Order: sequence, then structure tokens, then C-alpha cells
Amino acid sequence: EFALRDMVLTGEQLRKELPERRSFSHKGTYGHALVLAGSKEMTGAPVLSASAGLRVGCGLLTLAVPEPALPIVASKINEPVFWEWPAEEGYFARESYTLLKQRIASFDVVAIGPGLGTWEGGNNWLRKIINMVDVPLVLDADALNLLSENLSILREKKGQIILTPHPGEMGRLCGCTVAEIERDRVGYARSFAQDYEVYVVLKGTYTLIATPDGKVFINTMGSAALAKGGTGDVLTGMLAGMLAQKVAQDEAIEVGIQLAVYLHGIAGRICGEKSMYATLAGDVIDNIGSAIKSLS
Ligand code: NPW
Ligand code: AMP
Ligand code: MG
Repeated sequence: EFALRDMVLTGEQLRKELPERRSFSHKGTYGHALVLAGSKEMTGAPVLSASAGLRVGCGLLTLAVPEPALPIVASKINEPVFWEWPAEEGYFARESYTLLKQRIASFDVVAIGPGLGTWEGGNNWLRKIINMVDVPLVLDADALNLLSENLSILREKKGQIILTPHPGEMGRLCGCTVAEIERDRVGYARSFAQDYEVYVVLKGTYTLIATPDGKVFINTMGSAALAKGGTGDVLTGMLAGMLAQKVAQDEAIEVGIQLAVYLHGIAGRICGEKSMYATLAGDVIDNIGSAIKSLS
């Protein structure tokens, strides 16, 4: 069922796409990512995403965490700068809207969703963010669940959007069952990406990357060691960190996504060599450096 233009990602091809690490550079050279994640019940996901983003080489990462969860999250990780995201009602108070928009505009990439939770009115909240962000915007986990309530907000996007559903989330987005998605992964990913002009990273044993212009790439690097809570949150961080280093041209976004997905799979494989059972999401992060080394 794969057309000729469907492509399997290879290390050979991606090796030359790794962002250069130059001697005459500094943290500002490698982009500034914003990750908005976490809630009182899920304080691990934002930590996983943020560490993973920094491990792929991003220069600066700001971690925005809803106010009640911030102290717990901040006690677990040192490297990000924190942004205390106001409680729900305060998100878009009229007087702070312009300030919020300006602050968001200062990032090279924005990723939203891991561990965020869902709430009444959350789709409208997401709609406002989609309207504000004109850099690459990664939507994962609960951001996808909020999106599922009304997909048409995607049409209001100002920049490129990257969705990273697992089959359960893809089923919610498409209004069908996981079994239906799994029977035609390429078809669902490709038609969603084309219909809404977004990138779709449909996760699974072989993760697919579908582009707005109808291309589909297949990642065959992965491991059942990755079948563990938190590994998707790691991928989201890697995507943000990689895209922060790439300029926001369509071609660069495509390659940045490919690199993140491929390196995540390789890191999973390295973990799997040690133990297919005992791997934790944090171990995947610890092996990102080795994954990059094996590619370069
Ligand atoms: P089943 O029934 O298990 O077979 P949900 P979530 C299906 C946060 N986390 N192939 C699955 O199917 C996340 O960031 C926080 C087939 C089930 O129906 C989110 O914010 C952590 N089916 C939140 O938790 C660590 C698949 O999808 C459904 C599939 C909820 O996210 C953990 C489950 O998905 C977690 O990341 C596959 N490959 N993959 C933390 N430490 O803070 C999934 N399904 O209901 O969207 O729940 O993915 O756990
Ligand atoms: P999530 O469900 O959001 O936590 O994401 C899980 C991540 O682990 C995705 O990147 C999946 O592609 C990957 N993953 C999970 N199970 C496997 C598997 N059996 N083989 C390869 N990759 C997997
Ligand atoms: Mg997930």
C-alpha cells in the first residue's frame, strides 16, 4: 500500500542533517524552545519533555507549567527557565493578552500537551494559542485531546503545526477506533495531514510522518523497550529541541521531525540492548547523546 514517494528514514540520509555544533557559538545560537506541560497529577511529563529537548541540543528551554504544579516540577529539574502559567481563568485576561502574545513570539518553537490534563473550555483555550503562535507548534497528548473536541481550530493556524498522536489519540482525532487506525495507518495519517495542512507523527512500532503536501516517511528504528509510560513525552521534547535548532522553513521542519523521530527510536534501541524490560523514559533521555553519536 506504500506509494513510491513513501520513504523509510535512514541514518545515512539523516546524518548530514544534524544541526552543526560550531566552536564560535553560544546558547542563543541553538534556539529557544517553549514547552507548556504538566498538571498537579502529572508532574513527570514536563520534566521528561524538557530534559529531552535540551539533550538534543537546543540552547535554551523555557518550561511553562500551570501554577499549582510548578513548585513540584521545578524541584525536579535545574536546566530550564520556568514560566508560571496562570490558573485557567487568568490565561487570557484581556489586559495580559498582548503581553502573552509578545512573550510567546520570542520562542523558536512551542510544544504543548504532555501531562497537561483536559478541562471544560480547553478547546477554546487551545484555539487562542493556535492563533498566537506563528513558529512551529507541536501538539501532543492532552493538547490533542483538547483539539479532538473541535478540529476546525487547526484552520486558524498562523505557523506550521505538528501533531504527535499515538493510535489512541489518532482515533479520538479521527472519530474512529484504534483498530480502524491500525488497519490503515498510512491512509489516516496522510489524509489528516493533507486535509488540515499539518504534519502528523503517527506513533507506533513503525512511526509515520505525514506532511501537509502528502509525503509519508516511515521510521523503522524503535524498540519494544519504548513501550513504557513517558516515552512519548520524551519524543515531544526531542521534537521541540530539534525544531528550535532548525530555521522555520517547511523543509527544515520536515527534516527536524525526521531527526527527532529517528533519534528517539535509536535511543530506544540502545536502551533495549541493556534491557527490553527495565527501560524507563528517563533512560531514553540518557541515551540521546549516544544516539546522536551513532548517527554522526
Ligand atoms: P490500549 O487500550 O492500552 O490498548 P491515553 P496516555 C491507546 C501523560 N503521561 N497502539 C490505548 O490502547 C500524557 O502526556 C504522563 C495501540 C488506550 O486506548 C498525557 O497527558 C506521565 N493503542 C496523559 O498522561 C507518564 C495505543 O491509547 C489509549 C497505542 C494521558 O496519556 C505517562 C491510552 O492513551 C503519560 O505519558 C499503541 N501504540 N498507544 C507522567 N509521568 O507524568 C496508546 N494506545 O488515554 O491518551 O493516555 O497516553 O497515557
Ligand atoms: P506515548 O504513547 O505517547 O507515550 O508514546 C510512546 C512512544 O514509544 C512512541 O514514540 C512510540 O512510537 C514508541 N513505542 C511504543 N511502543 C513501541 C514499540 N513496541 N516499538 C517501537 N516503538 C514503540
Ligand atoms: Mg503520549
